[in-house]
Amino acid sequence: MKPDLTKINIMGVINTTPDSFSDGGLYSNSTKAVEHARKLIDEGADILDIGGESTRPGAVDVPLNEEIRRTIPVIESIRKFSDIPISIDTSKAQVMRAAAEAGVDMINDVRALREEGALTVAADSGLLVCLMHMQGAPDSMQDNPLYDNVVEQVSYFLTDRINIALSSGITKNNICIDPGFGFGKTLQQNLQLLASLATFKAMGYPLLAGLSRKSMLGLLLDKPVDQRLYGSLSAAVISAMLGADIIRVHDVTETKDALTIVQAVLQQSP
Ligand code: 7PJ
Repeated sequence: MKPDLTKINIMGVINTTPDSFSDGGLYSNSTKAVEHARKLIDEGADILDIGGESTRPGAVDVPLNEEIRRTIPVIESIRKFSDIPISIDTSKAQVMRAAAEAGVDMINDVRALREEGALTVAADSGLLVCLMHMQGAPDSMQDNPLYDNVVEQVSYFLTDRINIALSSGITKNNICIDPGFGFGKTLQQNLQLLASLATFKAMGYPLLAGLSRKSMLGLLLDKPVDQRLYGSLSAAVISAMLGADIIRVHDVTETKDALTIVQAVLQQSP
């Protein structure tokens, strides 16, 4: 089932990576990941995002077979009891293809289909694709992020990737975009992007925002990852008010309340 982008969607994160920073690898095996999926569905998630590659700063590449082993059984298991929209968080064409066969509805690629074969698989799949901006690669992206003008450069990158996606046969209504909070950006650059979210929205594509528990919140609050809930909710509210259509979060119950209020207010907007 394609996500319903006429409303604000809560995308709940399911990590299958043993080194995921935000849950300490709690859900590293597939049984636990599937249990977590059930919980997020019960809590009211609109989309589940399943990833088998950690892209946290400093993370190293995961081999293809390992990424498939982590993600595909989880997708297959969820599909046995739910038709909730599922997104696969990957950059690898082979993982995208296997996930499409297992029944996902969306491809979420932090490398915006720049890896070999990814454009073709995404186009052939006919699935919704999220194109995200990242400067550098996860192992070194936070070392020294540099921009003359971060908003302009991220917009330029996304426009370029949109054009390449379109010319590869991905349809306009299957594209969504994401400035990529925390992916090769300083705190100030992340804040500039968040403050300028309406600029990205004006590009005319559905917008995804992922700020949940991220270190930019930790820096502002001086709090570790397990104490960033209220900061994450603030970031979700700001994103939604500025036009984000999909909010990627770890804490679904709490975000759902916050976004119910936002949605009610936005419906009154002139
Ligand atoms: C994002 C993501 C994000 C999209 C991650 C984390 C790191 N995909 N995957 N946007 N973040 N589209 O959850 O902190 O911001 S993994």
